[in-house]
Amino acid sequence: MQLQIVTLFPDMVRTVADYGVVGRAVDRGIVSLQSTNPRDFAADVHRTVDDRPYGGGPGMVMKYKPVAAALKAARDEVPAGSPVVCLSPQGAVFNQATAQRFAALPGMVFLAGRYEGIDERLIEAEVDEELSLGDFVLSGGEIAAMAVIDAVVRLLPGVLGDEASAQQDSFMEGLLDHPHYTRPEEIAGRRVPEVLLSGDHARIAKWRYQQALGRSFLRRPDLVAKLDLNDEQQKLLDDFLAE
Ligand code: 9D3
Repeated sequence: MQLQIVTLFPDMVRTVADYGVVGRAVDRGIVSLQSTNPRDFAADVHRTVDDRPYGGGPGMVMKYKPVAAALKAARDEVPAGSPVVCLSPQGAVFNQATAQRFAALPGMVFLAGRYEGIDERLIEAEVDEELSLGDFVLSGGEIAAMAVIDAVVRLLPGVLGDEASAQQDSFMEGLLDHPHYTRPEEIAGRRVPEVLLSGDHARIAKWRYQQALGRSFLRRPDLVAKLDLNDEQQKLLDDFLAE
């Protein structure tokens, strides 16, 4: 998968390829990651990429021309059929279903805005999809682009080990994770739940599912509302809540 990021801060987005799962995917040649800077396409001596907003108001707006030129250059580097995705507070909220849809593509171009935003005409003309990470204020689209890239790249075949990939389509889907513990068995007066030391794998699996269900109900009732619990699952949840 070939990824291009159009950004005024290429050094910032490059760090996504320096660590962990995405870094390994790049090293293995499963994904390529490059950035294109609109400033390199600004025509004037000052290399201007922003200007004052028509209609007045605070802040600056990214200019059409340098962004369009950078986008064109970025598009030329990715396969045909690679969409242009703009990260912006006005976008639909990114989720795992969107990550899965993107993971099937041959490439993508991410457009990260700065300042108050990008001239709307550029978005109308060149952007296929606008995405947000949710209702909080970032300083620009770069961190959002990096988050989307991380979520997509880990879904690509060969990026995660077999065990981790199998976990992705387990029955726990749609729920928060169960709690995790490692050695020692007791620390700061707190013990690992007895069931996890029992060696009874069926009991452990049931307990973990119950924990996932119970925690999801308490912390993210919206997730549990989407599920159609059978009688056994409802009983596990009721028992969790009764404790
Ligand atoms: C303080 C500026 N705001 C005035 C009401 C508007 C605003 C402009 C630009 C707010 C944020 C940004 C920059 N944000 C992004 O580019 C962004 C973002 C975000 O802020 N939150 C969640 N997801 C995303 S994706 C891109």
